[in-house]
Amino acid sequence: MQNRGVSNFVFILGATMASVIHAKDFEVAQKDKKFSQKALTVNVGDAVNFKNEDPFVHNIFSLSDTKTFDLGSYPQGQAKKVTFDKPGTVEIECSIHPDMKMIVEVKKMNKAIVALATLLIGGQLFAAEVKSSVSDADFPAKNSPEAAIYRGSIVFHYYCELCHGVKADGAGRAAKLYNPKPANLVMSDKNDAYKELIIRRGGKALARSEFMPPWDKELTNEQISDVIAFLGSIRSPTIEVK
Ligand code: HEC
Ligand SMILES: [Cu+2]
Repeated sequence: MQNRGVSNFVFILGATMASVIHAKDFEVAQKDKKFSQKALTVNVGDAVNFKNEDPFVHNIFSLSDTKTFDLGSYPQGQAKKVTFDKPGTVEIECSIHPDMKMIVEVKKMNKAIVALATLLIGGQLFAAEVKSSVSDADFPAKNSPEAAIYRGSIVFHYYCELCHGVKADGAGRAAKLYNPKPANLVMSDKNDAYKELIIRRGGKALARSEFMPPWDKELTNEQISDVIAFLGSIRSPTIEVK
């Protein structure tokens, strides 16, 4: 009797250890500017391969305490792996496409709870999205400088604020991930031609931070000139442009 108790215990321990050791790899694709899953539940020790299937770059990152990471920009066909080593909720985003979001729930072990949590989480998260309502009267004539600045401010707040901050001073939500820090664009002494170059090609092409993404494929020519007009409008008057 006693022997059987011990061997049962050993069996359970062995099975538990086997499942701990046997970490799984999941794949999440980035396609059509979406994650292939909105929510995914994994166990501690499991890894997720983030695979870019779009013909342009994505930059997957997370600011969650459970797993803070940044995979940088990479092109179609490439994948990068993240191992989840702590239990908790990880909100995953793309620094180039602000609408791309997903959740990874990292569970300690219990498979039944995992299944239930997946059901509960699916689709519910990130439901709230703030959209300001603007009427036609708020728009100045389309080809005026004011209109370009206004449109540029929308581009900025949608795409650039994450790193450069609401005030464009470099203190965005994701700034803590980066060294060098996102530039303070109010104090930038770069001329418009340089700004256009770094915005189109990204930091890496100019031997600056690889975490300043290339926006060439993401923004239209108009959006790029609009955002440059916006940056010109908020530049500190104390700055001498080089
Ligand atoms: C994922 C983070 C991130 C996002 C999003 C981002 N940037 Fe940047 N940006 C950076 C970093 C980091 C640097 C600093 C590079 C360095 O110093 O090497 C930078 C530098 C710049 C510079 C150079 C400024 C100077 O004075 O040298 C400009 C201009 C710029 N970004 C514009 C933009 C615009 C416009 C957008 C939105 C379309 C944008 N950035 C979005 C991270 C980001
Ligand atoms: Cu993306």
